[in-house]
Amino acid sequence: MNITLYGLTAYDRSGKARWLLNELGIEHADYWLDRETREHEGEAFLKINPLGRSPAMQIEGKTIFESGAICAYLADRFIEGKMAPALSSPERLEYQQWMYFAAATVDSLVGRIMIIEDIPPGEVFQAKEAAFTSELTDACELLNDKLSKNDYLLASGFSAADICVSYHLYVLNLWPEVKVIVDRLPHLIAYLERVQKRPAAEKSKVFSFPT
Ligand SMILES: N[C@@H](CCC(=O)N[C@@H](CS)C(=O)NCC(=O)O)C(=O)O
Repeated sequence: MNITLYGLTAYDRSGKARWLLNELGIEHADYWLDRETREHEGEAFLKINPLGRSPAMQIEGKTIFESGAICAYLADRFIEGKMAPALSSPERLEYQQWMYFAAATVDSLVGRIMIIEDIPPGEVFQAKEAAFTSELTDACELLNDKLSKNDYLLASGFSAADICVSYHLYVLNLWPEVKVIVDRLPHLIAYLERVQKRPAAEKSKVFSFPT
């Protein structure tokens, strides 16, 4: 099958899709967009992703963008790879919940902290920081509790939901303000370490953020 994955780096959001393709054992071609020349904002790439962002994917002559959508599509398209429970499975409900949670809660917290860090100290900063910390703590404690029972989010084992949630959590945890909260949650720390050791994750270099 003809699959091309467009990305800027191994560790940007395209890394989730690359990791998933490796878990599924599906061959694909990588197209690395040149950040220096801002190729992702150029005419040719805008035809693939009109938003000019990484990632995008071409599959069987069609294109798709949004990293969460790409992962959800691949996991369902190659359902035999067991990265998503079937629609009729009782676990599907929970899987779907975590897939949306990854994008709408965890990745949105990444966007929020990037905005907050640009706000000068003062009342607005304090109010936004308090709201951020409260939402972050709730999300992390929920995950920690969940992961105290199983190694992965679903009782049946690793799935695309773990790729999406753990990737965004890992990125979020790069902020020291987040790390102090995550450091108090042993099951969450163990989970982040566990996912990074998966051969498909290592192969994709998705966690190779520059230090
Ligand atoms: N919600 C989008 C976000 C896409 C996004 O912001 N991608 C970043 C890389 S992770 C990007 O292309 N940034 C442009 C740049 O760095 O210039 C998704 O999940 O695919």
